[in-house]
Amino acid sequence: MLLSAAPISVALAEAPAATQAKATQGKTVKVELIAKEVEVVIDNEGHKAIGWTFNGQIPGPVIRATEGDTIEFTLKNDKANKNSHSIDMHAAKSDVMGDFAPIKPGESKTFSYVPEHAGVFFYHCGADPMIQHIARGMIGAIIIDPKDPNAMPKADREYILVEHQTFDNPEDVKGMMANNWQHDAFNAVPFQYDPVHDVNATQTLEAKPGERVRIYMVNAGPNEFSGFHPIAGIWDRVYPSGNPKNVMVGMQNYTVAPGDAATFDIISPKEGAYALVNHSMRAALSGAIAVLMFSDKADPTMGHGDKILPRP
Ligand SMILES: [Cu+2]
Repeated sequence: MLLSAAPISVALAEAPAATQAKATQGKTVKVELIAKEVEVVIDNEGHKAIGWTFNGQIPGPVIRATEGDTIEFTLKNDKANKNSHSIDMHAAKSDVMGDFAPIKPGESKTFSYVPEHAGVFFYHCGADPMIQHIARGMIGAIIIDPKDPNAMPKADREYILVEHQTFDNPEDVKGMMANNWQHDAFNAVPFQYDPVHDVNATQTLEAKPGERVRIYMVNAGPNEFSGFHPIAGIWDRVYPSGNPKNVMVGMQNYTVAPGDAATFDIISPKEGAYALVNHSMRAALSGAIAVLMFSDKADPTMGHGDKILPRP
């Protein structure tokens, strides 16, 4: 199945009805990612640079399935590319030398796995040098919903934030190894959801007071830990790796390591703004701030469907 070229693609394909009838065995979810070295928008002003991407977008398409499903995954390396690329799926038990090994431009590979644990997981390219493939944009999120729909409180809205550091010179691997990054972004564009710090930002995350807002936060790194804090709020619940069995309550900050992810629930009793930040100040003031605006007039489409990962 080819993913659409739309700004957001949810890489899901339901199996035929006959397969679904075996309800206890889960369904088959077909996912296809295409490595593409293409121009992408890098700031709120619309400047562009050549990114290394999955499906032409950073982060790549959201992969979503349910605990016990089979994910039938295909990676294609576009023949127009100059570099080898690979996939590393943190939701899988697989083979780093086989399924996760790089493929050359024009090649493709397919493998299947059954995600055993519910949660939120990182996926990325692991081709050498991995630090560059991550920094240039080959990053994304996998959500594995629990089989039991009551395993977690029902979320009224959901948002995905994939944080990563970016470098003005994407060819400077030495600078990447020295950790000389210039920007830190949620979903590729610094201050994308923060009109306070960047007048060119056009949107915020939105919700109504009293709604349970669920943030799937993936720290793509490549290097920095992220102390994820909601300024003016408190995390109602934090689920490390997004697993409903790993629940913490009343958290002001929870550290998400590079290559890790967690699910954060938050509720505001009143109208007003929270600022979701990496509380490391260099990271926040370099772009890792997202405003979550609570208003009775919140756009009902935000935090649902394609708008769980709002794009410019
Ligand atoms: Cu790559």
